[in-house]
Amino acid sequence: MQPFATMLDFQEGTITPNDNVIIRRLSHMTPMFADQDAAARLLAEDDPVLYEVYEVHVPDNAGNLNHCCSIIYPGKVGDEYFMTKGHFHAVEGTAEIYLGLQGEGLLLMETRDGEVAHIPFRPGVMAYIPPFWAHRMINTGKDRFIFLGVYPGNAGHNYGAIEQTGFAKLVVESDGAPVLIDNPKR
Ligand code: M6P
Ligand code: ZN
Repeated sequence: MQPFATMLDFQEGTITPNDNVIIRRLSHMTPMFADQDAAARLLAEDDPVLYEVYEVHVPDNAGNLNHCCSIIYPGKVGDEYFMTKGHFHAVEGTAEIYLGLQGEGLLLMETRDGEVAHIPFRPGVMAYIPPFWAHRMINTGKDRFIFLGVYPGNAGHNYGAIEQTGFAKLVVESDGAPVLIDNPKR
């Protein structure tokens, strides 16, 4: 393998060249939002793009580092802000670094034994997600929320339980500001 470089546009969140761009719309994750009536109303008029991920593929072993840039668009489903699906790593003992580039957001994390944590994001915030912590990013601002992610090549994604019941906390807008509330499904 040879050294290489890509161009990360700090304003737009695009990586050029990239190997893949994930485009996640509301219909790809409708059941993950608490307010199903609000989701149905949004889907009836549009199927909004919630986020995009520009990915650079590297060999999927522990010695390599995946890196990708995500753009979460501003918006809400009911009171719940647009967010990533969120995941454990398939190899759970692998960490990740998130670096905020644009906009405002919140990193929500939890362990399998019930610990929860969150970190507010703005440009320059660099969070360390330790092994064994599930992680989800949420756009709590009015503009696009853009962040870089770096994680081991063998980490993989496990959406299983999170796709069914979600995280222990929801992040919703209350009086114009983000608040964490308990997830009634958990
Ligand atoms: C970050 C990284 C990626 C992840 C993406 C979207 O960029 O953690 O590995 O795919 O966010 O998150 P998710 O896969 O949970 O939808
Ligand atoms: Zn991850």
